[in-house]
Amino acid sequence: VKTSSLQAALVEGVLRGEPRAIARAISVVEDGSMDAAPLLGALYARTGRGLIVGVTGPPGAGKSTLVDRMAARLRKQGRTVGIVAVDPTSPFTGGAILGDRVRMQAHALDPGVFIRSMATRGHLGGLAATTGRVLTVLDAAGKEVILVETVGVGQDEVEVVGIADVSVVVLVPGLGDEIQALKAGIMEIADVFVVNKADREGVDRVVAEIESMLSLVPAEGRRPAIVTTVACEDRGVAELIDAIEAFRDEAHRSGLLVRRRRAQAGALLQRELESRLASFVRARVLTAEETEGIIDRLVGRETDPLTAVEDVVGRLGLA
Ligand SMILES: Nc1nc2c(ncn2[C@@H]2O[C@H](COP(=O)(O)OP(=O)(O)O)[C@@H](O)[C@H]2O)c(=O)[nH]1
Ligand SMILES: [Mg+2]
Repeated sequence: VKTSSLQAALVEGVLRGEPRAIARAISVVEDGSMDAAPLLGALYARTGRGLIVGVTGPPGAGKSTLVDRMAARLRKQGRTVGIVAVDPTSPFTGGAILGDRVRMQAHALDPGVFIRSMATRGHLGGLAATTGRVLTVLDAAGKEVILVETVGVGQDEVEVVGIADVSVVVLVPGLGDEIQALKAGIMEIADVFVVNKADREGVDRVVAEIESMLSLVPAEGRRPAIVTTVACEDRGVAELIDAIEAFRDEAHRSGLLVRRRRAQAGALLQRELESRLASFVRARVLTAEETEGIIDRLVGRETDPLTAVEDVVGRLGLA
């Protein structure tokens, strides 16, 4: 794909880590316009250096506070940081993003930190695809650690886990049954557990519950660490960063990191391929009326989904 001179300047700005260029590039890749492909094409080769850390857990667990404290510590160590906060609330109605913005303002004047909030709704091609593109920009911009905050309640954040090198699951005392509900999805994806709000009653119980659940799940190599924190008082944050790095180092040694990134690249290819083929079919093969007609016939039980898809594929002349 050809890159215009305007885009070449944008690419240069991103590679130099200029905040304005990064912001502009993220807008381009997020809105999915024609300019996105050449831009991502130019940036992709420069990625793979940053450590991508997913931070997930229920709303109110203290994820944003933790991310903010981790960013502050990483900056003190001289490392550059990217923050992507994926929030399920709309930026127009939700208070959460605004709250995060205010909290994150401590970093606002620091060019070594780039913060981006994303709403989960209204993204073409799915949240994970869009988040992946934003991560490409931040990684190419040289951010050494990229923290991705997602709310662990639905499908989206599990998808997002598919783009992180290390997944941190944040729990708090007093979750009760919620911890059971979380077990199925989130328990298996955690590389590091955080029990935040350790200033509250019941920390030991949560830790014990996590330990007993972990004893049931067959671990691939290393057992996830469990770190207790009081994010709002900056306690346990250094230990959390240590645990993340210990996991990263071990995953690097064992080959898990390479396998994980390879699996993620495969999933990304698959997703982009499906999305591209689907939009090709919509644009060139199947009109909206024809689609409605097929749906009518499905509803009337005159055809079935697999036969309908085979017909469409047949029209592509590929089958
Ligand atoms: N008591 C206590 N409150 C905390 C702690 N960490 C964060 N909070 C508070 O919990 C609330 C939710 O935090 P936030 O970071 O927005 O949670 P998120 O929804 O997971 O991002 C805020 O009022 C924080 O100040 C902690 O360790 N202890
Ligand atoms: Mg938050």
